[in-house]
Amino acid sequence: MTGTVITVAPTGAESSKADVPALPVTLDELVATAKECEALGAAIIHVHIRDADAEPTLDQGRLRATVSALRESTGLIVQLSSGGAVTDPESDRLAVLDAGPEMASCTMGTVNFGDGVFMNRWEFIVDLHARMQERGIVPEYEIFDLGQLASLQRLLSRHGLPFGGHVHVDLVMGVPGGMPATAAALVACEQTIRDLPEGTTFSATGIGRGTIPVMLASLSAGGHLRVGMEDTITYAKGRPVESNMQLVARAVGFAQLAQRPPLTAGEARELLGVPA
Ligand code: KMH
Ligand code: ZN
Repeated sequence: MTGTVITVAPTGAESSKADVPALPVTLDELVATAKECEALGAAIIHVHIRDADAEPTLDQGRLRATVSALRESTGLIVQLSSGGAVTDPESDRLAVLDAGPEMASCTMGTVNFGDGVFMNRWEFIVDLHARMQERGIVPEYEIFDLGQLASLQRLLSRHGLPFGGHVHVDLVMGVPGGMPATAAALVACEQTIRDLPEGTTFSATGIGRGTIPVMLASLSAGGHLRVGMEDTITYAKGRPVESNMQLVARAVGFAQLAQRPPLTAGEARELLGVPA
């Protein structure tokens, strides 16, 4: 079994800076976080950005500046979120690809998302997938529920493999409205992933208190890990997360215990078919 690709998702679109002061929201904070997480063992950074008021934004200038700063300062694979916030229109989400990321997320279906709805119409998914194929951007297919893996199978059989030919999936478990953050749900996904093209890889993240059970289940089922303050802001009962580095360090420790040490960004590029 291979080592572990660790993705850090440091910011997200859901927590506010006022509620979570340790959240990286400026470009300087994001770059500093990225460098430290890479030194600890992260290979991919999943990026949501904020505006001058620390509110989520898909502003094109800021996205471009973020991609180039992260590429200049780190060797991490830069994966922009095309999911944005639940309020973002499809046109802005598609335009994320214009900022030139190496990877971008592609969510495989609509899901209730707490009190909101995370809309992902079939035609929108097909458009996102096709644009990434054309532009040489490697997708990470985000899966919030088991049926979305069936949608992915349908997408690939009708519209072809992604750029690079390798399929990589991220299981986002424990969103209120999506699948639970349990070992049983992860195993059900892992069994279904076997029907996808040979060599398909997956990572998993558990929201909130799901983070530890999902990390342990993913490592034992051959999966990779995503951690970060996008998904988890409580380290342990009564202890807020101090930084993204704290979460990456814990993931690295778990991966080492599982004898699946972290892969470098270069090794992750090779595994996932992301050009250097
Ligand atoms: N913020 C969520 C509505 C993604 O980044 O692609 C969507 C999300 C998924 O985080
Ligand atoms: Zn995200």
